[in-house]
Amino acid sequence: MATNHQALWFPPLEECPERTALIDGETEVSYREVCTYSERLRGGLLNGEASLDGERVAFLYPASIEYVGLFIAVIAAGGLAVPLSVHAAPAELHHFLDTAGCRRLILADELRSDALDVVCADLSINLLSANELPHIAPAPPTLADDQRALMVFTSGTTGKPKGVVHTLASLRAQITSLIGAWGWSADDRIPLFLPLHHVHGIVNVLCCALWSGAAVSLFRRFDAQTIGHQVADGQFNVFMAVPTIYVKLIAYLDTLPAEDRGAITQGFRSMRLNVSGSAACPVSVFERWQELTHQPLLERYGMTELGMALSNPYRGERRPGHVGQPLPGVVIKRVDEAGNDITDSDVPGELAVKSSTSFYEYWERPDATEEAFDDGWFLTGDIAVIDDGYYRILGRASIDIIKSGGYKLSALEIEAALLEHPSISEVAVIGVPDNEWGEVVAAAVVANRDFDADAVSQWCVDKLSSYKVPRLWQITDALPRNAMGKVTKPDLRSWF
Ligand code: MLC
Ligand code: AMP
Repeated sequence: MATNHQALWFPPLEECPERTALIDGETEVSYREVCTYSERLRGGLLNGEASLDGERVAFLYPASIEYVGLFIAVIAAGGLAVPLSVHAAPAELHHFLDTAGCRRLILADELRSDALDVVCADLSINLLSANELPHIAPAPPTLADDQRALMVFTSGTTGKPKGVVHTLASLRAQITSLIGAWGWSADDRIPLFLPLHHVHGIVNVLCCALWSGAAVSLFRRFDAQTIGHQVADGQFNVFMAVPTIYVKLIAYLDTLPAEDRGAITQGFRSMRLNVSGSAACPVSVFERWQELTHQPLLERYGMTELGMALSNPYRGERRPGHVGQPLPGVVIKRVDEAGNDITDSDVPGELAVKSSTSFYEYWERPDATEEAFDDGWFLTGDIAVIDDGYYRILGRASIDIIKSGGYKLSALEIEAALLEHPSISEVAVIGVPDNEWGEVVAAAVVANRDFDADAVSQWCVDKLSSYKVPRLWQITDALPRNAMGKVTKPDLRSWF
């Protein structure tokens, strides 16, 4: 289906032009301004052509009007938006840009570096800022439901991160499903401090808010004091974060004198919704948050490939330690290791999902895409039971997937990077439970006597995002292995 109606993409750009869309420090930007700016960028990207025809356009901006403008413009121009992590190491950016086959990277001046120049020279990629795009009026957009619209990278159990591709239809399904389920409206005001290279920040916060005509306050990073101050001022009525952020907020509140703490907790108390997701929210965090703010956190479960799949109810009982029920349009079953359906709710099974929100493909990885599905069911790798109608996630099928602060990390990717260090001959990486981060990255290494954990961590800067670098190290003469020679990673847990 093709249409030239711009409203197919972001309806409020035209429907509520005078409302505030973005707040960036002292600057307020209306929907009309976002519309005008993204149209200007669309014209610049197209440069006289009718469509980008699926060109992968990478951009590297912190949360800003430029990021929002580019996100809307690339897709409206018929391109595939590839938002990159502002925390990524040069080697990771090389992998993302190379995998996506980008020809241009549009980036903030402050994120330019010599290392990035080298990466882009190697891949023959043009580097330019949004302001450098030419000023050319674009032809009316032609958007198709099956257009590949967004690529975000995700770590898996094999190899380097894969590009997860969503179409316009799967993106729209994610947005409209959450707007309905969580009661979004034009009266909403939400802070956005989550990274903008993952669906939590991009879809759940930014897209849902802008699609509803709501106001989004942009922050370069999460800072409890700054956010707390604005919450106390009554600036927001919706709040979405990963569990680590609620842990950090609780710790921050505990440091404050009663009066300041009371102002912030009152700010949260008067909101209509606080959501937690991307990792398991410990029951103790749910309970402490409720004690402090009277807000029962709405915990939901999602995945880059699926958007949101399970959610506690907006109206109704929100059960701590549980992720609720399938969202509208999502069908879920649980399967055993042989792929047989499990019907007994107490028996743990892997979640398998069919949903209109589901991704289209792993970019240029038909093998991995096919393997991810069984007869049309996407296999999540997450194990769950159902308690009295509420799903409860028990953990993951693979020990090689680590969740730290809401980031999904691949132990194998970290091991491969560490093995390049001359002092390390063998390595095994696992996630170790942690109250603040959910899990922290831990590495057991067989190393020569030159090994120095601090020096290796520093050496990782060019290769891994800092949140992937091991926080815990164990040096050993030999890793535990089974008869086949495979490292028995569960045995490592007791080492840390
Ligand atoms: C930061 N650090 C981390 C980390 N984040 N370490 C381990 N795990 C993490 N996740 C480290 C930094 O490397 C740095 O180390 C130190 O902590 C302080 O960095 P910071 O940037 O100041 O930290 P902070 O701002 O406090 O970051 C914490 C955080 C961040 C929770 C705000 O991790 C974050 O934004 N997480 C959200 C991830 C997310 O959006 N996931 C959604 C995926 S989509 P040093 O050594 O340099 O000082 C998905 C689907 C779904 O999962 O269901 O939503
Ligand atoms: P990502 O690939 O970064 O999108 O991460 C998706 C993974 O995050 C899921 O497969 C789960 O393992 C985990 N996850 C997301 N939300 C929750 C939750 N509420 N509880 C437990 N795990 C979660």
